Amino acid sequence: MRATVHSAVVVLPGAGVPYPFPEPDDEAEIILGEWWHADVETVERQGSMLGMAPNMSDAHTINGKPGPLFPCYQKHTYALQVRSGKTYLIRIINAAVIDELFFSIAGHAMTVVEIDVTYNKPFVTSTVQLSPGQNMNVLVRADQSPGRYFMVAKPFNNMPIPADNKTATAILQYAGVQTSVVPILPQLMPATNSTGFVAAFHDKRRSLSSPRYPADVPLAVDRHLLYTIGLNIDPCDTCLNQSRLAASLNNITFDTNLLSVESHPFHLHGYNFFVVGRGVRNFDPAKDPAKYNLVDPPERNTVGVPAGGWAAIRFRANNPGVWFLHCHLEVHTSWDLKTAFLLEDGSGPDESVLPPPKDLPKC
Ligand SMILES: [Cu+2]
Repeated sequence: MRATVHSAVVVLPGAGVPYPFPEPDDEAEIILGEWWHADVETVERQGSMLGMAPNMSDAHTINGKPGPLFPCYQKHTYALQVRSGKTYLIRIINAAVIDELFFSIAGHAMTVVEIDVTYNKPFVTSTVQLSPGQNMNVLVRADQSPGRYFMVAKPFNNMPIPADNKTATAILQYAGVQTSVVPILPQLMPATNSTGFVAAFHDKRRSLSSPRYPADVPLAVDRHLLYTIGLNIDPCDTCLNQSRLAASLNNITFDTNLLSVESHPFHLHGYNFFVVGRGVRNFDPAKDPAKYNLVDPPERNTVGVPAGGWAAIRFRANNPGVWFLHCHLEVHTSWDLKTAFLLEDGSGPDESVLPPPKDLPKC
């Protein structure tokens, strides 16, 4: 679905409830996507027949359009019109199928105020990084000389395999400026493999943790769970190469034959969780927990687990049901980098799964 029609569902504060930051003059959505010049199901089938990754995408897109670095761009460039001196709340959503992305606006700083539908302590950055499934709201003030400024989405990829390295662009267009003016490009963006930028960017993120929006971090843990995640090669008689790429959780199911490390954005359904720790080397159970942030860790529903590293999350299991936990890179999900939590009912109707509707078809 995300490779074809996609859109945003915006959850606003309740009527009369202000944002915990200065009211913006206007709001806009920026949806980052990925496009194939082919039927994506055919692309996926071809990949699995070969036992390989499916063909990489042909373009990245910003609000469905790839912009002037691609042919036929006149019809296919998104422009966001702004008025000089006004402040905009921009909701950036990574709806790409496989690619983690960087996003920048030439000449304009972004103040990050909300991550995965949770307010955070505002911080200023020139680039944001989002994995598929993540979203980030930023305040942007049109405070530069009136002109045309490129908005740029390009991949973050630290895996030594070919990936779609193409850059999508859109235009921040000041009102009254001729559309014949050549837009300005961002001066500096992180390199495609900039693991250092991504780690530093993560470290800036803190929950708002205010009296009105407290960070309700679980301080005690009833059950510790450890999952190792990886990509392997699995024998396959029906595949052209007699082998296929496969994923594993806790080294179960497949021959362990580690290919390489890669970052994986892990997404949990049914909950937001707190990312209390994150590291780029092996997890050290003796030392790392002492460094957890249990005061104002970022609260989200998709965490980028660094390549060759680890992420520690905490959540209160108070939502009964069967909840999917999976890598949000669609290709990894198709290789089974996924599992589910079965959360049993507690006591009383508030802690129980609703009964099936009366008209649910019987087998
Ligand atoms: Cu993955």
